[in-house]
Amino acid sequence: MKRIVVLAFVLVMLASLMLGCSKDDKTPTPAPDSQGGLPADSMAIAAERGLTPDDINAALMTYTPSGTWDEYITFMSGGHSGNLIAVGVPSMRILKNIAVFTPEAWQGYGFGNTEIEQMLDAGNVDGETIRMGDSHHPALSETAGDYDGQWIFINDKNSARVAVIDLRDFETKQIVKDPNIISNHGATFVSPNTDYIFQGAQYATPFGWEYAPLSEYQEKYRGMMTAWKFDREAGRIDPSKSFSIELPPYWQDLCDAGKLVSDGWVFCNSFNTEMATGGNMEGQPNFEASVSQRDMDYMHIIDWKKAEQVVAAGKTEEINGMPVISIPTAIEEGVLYLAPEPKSPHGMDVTPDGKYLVVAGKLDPHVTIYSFDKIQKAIASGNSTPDAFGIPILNFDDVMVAQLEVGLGPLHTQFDDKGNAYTSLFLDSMVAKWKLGGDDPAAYVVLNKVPVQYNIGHLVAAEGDTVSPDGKYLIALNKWAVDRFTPVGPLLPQNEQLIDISGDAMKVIYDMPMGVGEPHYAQMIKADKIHAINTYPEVGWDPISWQKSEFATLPGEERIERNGNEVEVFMTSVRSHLTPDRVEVKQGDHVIWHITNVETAQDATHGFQLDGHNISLSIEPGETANFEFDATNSGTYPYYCTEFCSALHLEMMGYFQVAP
Ligand code: RUQ
Ligand code: CUA
Repeated sequence: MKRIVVLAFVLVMLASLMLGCSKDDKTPTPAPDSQGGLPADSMAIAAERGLTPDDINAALMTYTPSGTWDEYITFMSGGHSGNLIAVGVPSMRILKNIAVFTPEAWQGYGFGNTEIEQMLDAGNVDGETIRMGDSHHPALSETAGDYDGQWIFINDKNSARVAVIDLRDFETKQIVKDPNIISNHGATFVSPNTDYIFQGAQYATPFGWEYAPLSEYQEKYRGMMTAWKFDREAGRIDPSKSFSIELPPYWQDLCDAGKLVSDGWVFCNSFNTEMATGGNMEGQPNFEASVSQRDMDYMHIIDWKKAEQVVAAGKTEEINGMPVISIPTAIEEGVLYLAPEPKSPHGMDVTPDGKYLVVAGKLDPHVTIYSFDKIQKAIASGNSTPDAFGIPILNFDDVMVAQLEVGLGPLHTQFDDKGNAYTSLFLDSMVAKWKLGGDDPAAYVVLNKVPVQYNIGHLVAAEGDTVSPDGKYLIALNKWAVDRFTPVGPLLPQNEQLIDISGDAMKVIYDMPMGVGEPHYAQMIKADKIHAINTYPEVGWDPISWQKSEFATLPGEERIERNGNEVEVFMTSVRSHLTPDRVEVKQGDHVIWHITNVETAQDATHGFQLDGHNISLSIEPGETANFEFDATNSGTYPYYCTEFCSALHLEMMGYFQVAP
């Protein structure tokens, strides 16, 4: 029996290797042994580890030898760790944990660096310092509906903020806070040329999250869609060219922007069209029951190109500095429509051709497919009934093409290059693969399913949100891992499972524990589309303004300047010393400190920490970093380089002394 198994290994491995050779030139072909077969010890290893032929195939498809690079990069949200995590595919190696909403000491993010503190402060709420976040949906910048590898955006559900990350250096450059909503969820989604980054609200509040009694929910509470204008030249959101559309106090959920034929439109789900306001201590049902009473909720259908014209024509109201199109104006100008959606929908995904919208209802075993063409015809026909706010509700049968039973708890859908769709099934812990059927309801069929472990939320396919998905890989972003990994206490990692979708049947080929933060959503881009720099363009670079810093200090220019009670330090770092290595001030002085890493070699980063001062910097090759503080306590505080940069790294230090 054992012999047969071993023989099967050999055949499978040989076949896999032969198939694997043609893949790409970075994949080396293993040297055969002297008999021309596989190294004999590989079978022994497989047998000893109890690997099945499927396991061996999976290993061959994912193992990425030392020094070889991944074909794709997946950007996963870090959930309530407030960051963004770059992961290589197929290796599933974490490449970088990018700090966004939350301080992160390794990257010197939020521990004194002046420019970064200012950026984080732009996300403060009414004077309250916010240094955490709940990042959900990353969106890569697009050109003509395809990822262009230049920027990535992500939302903070917790305080309705949006961040801009530059993919030249994988660093956060801007955080904006919506002035009128306090929680978002349908964000971030970009228009096909990244003119706008869309952000839908989640839990309705009065504008500016002011106080209003819950008994006045219907009159005073509102949802919102904000279109943040992205200025590509500047690489920044331009709040002065952004606008919002007032929405009813249904809880808007996920959104997606139209593409190709549906370019110019954005679509959002909603739940709690019941407008429940809680009260489980006052005799009312829990929210979970009261927000899911109705059979239908409403899709929000928004014509953002028309909204742009309405804003240009000045038909807005300025609320907390943001031009807002009111619901009555949105109705009058044909900016906003609703369409019924079955029971508490969650995912909203526009097909690659832009012609259909796939909506998945958490409490409905179907995905519902809407046709953009039918929506346009329904709008033109004028057949609708008004909701409580007078917004036209199109007839379900006029806009819906098909309903396909895919399984229990369908949430999100992704697409491949062969006209297939993949829907996550939270309750079933499965991914369902199904065929898109165009305008023919009978042509929509479920093809097959694969179990995943466990409770899948989102899923992401290679370039799966673009006009031309790649197929090949899909990642299941599972909320629970339960028994998948060696136990690490009650707080478990999530399980990111890589699935091979190149064939008819889907195969799970890798389990990756994500022990950093909960990936909600992710986007997967071909790695060669990203052109990351190795070192900053010039010594003395300011990564935020992307130009030479006025505080750039070159070797020989190091100095300490005193001006009354203000002491300014101009420091350089190079292997293996910091210059100056003595800084002495008087108690009560205000200290302004600049450090330029004058290195130009790849990876020659110097970190910097000052004992007893909550200061941590990462100064990458060519970068100038700044921080300032009041020297309130007298004492002797060593400062030192935190990156093990050379054999004499421990010597890369100095003394900061505060004389009483
Ligand atoms: S969520 S599991 Cu996108 Cu925030 Cu669906
Ligand atoms: Cu520089 Cu260690």
